[in-house]
Amino acid sequence: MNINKSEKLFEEAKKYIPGGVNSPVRAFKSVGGTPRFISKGIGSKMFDVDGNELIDYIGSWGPHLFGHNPQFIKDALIKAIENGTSFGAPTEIEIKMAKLITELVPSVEVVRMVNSGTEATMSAVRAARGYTGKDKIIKFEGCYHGHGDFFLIKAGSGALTFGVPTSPGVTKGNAADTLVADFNDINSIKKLVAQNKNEIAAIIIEAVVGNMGTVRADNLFIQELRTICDEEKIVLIFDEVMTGFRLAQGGAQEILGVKPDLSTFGKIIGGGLPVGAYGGKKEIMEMISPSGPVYQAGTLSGNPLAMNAGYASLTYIKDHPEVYKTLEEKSAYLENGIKDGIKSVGKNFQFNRVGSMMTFFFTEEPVVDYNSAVKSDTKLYGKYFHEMLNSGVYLPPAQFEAMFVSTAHTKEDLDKTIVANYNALKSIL
Ligand code: HOZ
Repeated sequence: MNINKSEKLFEEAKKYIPGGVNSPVRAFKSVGGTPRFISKGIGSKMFDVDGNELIDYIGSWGPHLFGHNPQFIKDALIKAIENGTSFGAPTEIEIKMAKLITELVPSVEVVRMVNSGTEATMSAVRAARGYTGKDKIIKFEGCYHGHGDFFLIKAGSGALTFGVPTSPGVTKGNAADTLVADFNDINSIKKLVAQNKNEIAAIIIEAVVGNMGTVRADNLFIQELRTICDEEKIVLIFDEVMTGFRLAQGGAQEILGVKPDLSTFGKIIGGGLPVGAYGGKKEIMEMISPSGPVYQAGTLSGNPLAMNAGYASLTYIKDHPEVYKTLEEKSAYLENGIKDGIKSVGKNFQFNRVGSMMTFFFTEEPVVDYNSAVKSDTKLYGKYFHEMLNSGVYLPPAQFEAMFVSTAHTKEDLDKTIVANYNALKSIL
């Protein structure tokens, strides 16, 4: 595969941008090699600057539920841009968007738009602290909630990939207020809650994790977590930045049957544009300025381009609930094909899937939490990644991420991926 132009651009980029990229994982550091510079995306495919065609399973890390650049989102954007790009003043589309989110996610009574998932999680925690008057939060080892200071403690995603789950630059004070529990282990929560009686403002969780690879919370664990939060007056926050509107109209909370107090969103609600949101119980959200004293603001929040693209996306989801059946069928087909390939090479590698989110782990033990996820052989993942890439299949360039199937993936794409998987495994083992 010719990648001359990507190589040249990467060298150039490294002169002006830290590591040559604006977000670490895309630099390919953990898998080695040169990141592909992308020139365009259409449906299930991305095309790099050297003209290579790639079946894309990142989909901009989740938002492209319908593949790249679907006509109905393009139309919404073209229409919106005719009227201007940003006003810093209220617009009607923001009300329509907020109303639609509250319709699709029953636990969300009131919602505030922001510009990224990181902003959403930081603001949700501030709301919880303001509401409860308490300072400490609990997060789970290997869960990633963006790069806010108090989340970069034993974090997943790029932080885990690059071996800095607890980042330099995070103050001791911030670190002291973040307690870390073990995912899917209710006893670790009980212990922390008992040791910090009446001090915990919030527990934040990716109920279906994407950022240590795909890992699902047990039903009983998540129900018990809800009960503890009720008993101890702790705000339960579901980080649905990846899972919101991807796993179901109502996200992970719908499939797990548990209502959080607050939820955070991103990705899909912007239809591929930079956007985030946090919302939930009215009495908590009414703490936010200017209704209440908890300050949070943003010039580009509720930006008309992001709102129109997001509204088109969510309206499509509302009008076409069969989207999730299609995603499930395509994803199950891919899962079966990949698992057959694993069996054919005499291995029992784990392939975790929840709906259209999935991860291949190079370990033969079930992956249910951080400790089992990090047993995956990341060197082998790197080799696998490159074999797949050379066959024209673009997977996450890091082990501790999820891959995503879209409605645009065709049977031909999936079959090509299944064949590439078998050939890759044969070649690296
Ligand atoms: N770590 C991000 C996904 N979990 C990657 C974001 C990006 O590189 O765009």
